[in-house]
Amino acid sequence: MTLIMGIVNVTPDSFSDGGRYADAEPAVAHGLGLRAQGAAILDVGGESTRPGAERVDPAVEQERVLPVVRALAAAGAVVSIDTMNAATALAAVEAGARIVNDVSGGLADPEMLAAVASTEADIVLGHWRGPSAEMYARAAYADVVTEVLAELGERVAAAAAAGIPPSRVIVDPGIGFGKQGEQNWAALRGTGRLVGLGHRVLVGTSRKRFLAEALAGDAGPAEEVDEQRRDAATAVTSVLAAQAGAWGVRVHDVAASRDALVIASSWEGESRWASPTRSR
Ligand code: PMM
Repeated sequence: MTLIMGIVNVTPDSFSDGGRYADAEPAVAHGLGLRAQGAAILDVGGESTRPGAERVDPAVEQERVLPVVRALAAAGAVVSIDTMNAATALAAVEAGARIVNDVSGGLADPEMLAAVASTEADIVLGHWRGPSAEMYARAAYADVVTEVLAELGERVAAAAAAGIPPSRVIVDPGIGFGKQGEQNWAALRGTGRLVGLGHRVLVGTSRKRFLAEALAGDAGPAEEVDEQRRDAATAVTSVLAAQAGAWGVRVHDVAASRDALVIASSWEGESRWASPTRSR
């Protein structure tokens, strides 16, 4: 039963740096809408981790995300906090988040694993090879899947050493992080092997550039592939991730992935994949 994690980006309006209810309100409403569409988890983030994005001060990040985390958790949602900062992770768990989603796998902030260990939260460990500025320079692999598995294994071991048992760990191949074009497809083809490590696996392809590159082909620049086509492509990857045994998919367009998962499980003849209400 593959879960859908809906993406809730908290970006302040241009007149404010966040922290006011007026800034939180649209994000909360968006999150509740995603939950109604079938998201089992809402992933709240206040710092873009996209290639080239600038780092945000943790205090500013917290002003943005904490009111949203608090409101969504109070409404009964399972909330994850998308952050690379230990202080933000701790504050978000205090505000009701049950999962810490760290795309850097605990590498960006040396305090992260110990911080999460001090809570009861689960942690997503993403495969990562350094911050935005460096990650493409490090996107060199002899064998993508073998290296991603080995490096994630090291992060799981580091988490265990910090006091986080494997039962609280979710691993993520980090699509788009330190991987380009075909390397992302190779990593996705390895989803079954990643699942074989025995941890829950989360896959995040939503709207990413490599999807647009595949759709554009030789016909034109990936930038011209619009959101609607990227969302349709994402829904296909949700089904393929489910078939490979993924525990969850992280998406912007929850309804499209929910529908795709429902149809795929109907084809299978059992309600194996789509599970809008369960978090585990
Ligand atoms: N990708 C982004 C942000 N957070 N978290 C996880 N666990 N996995 C991902 O692949 C992932 C993530 C970047 O994408 P966005 O800026 O479109 O949210």
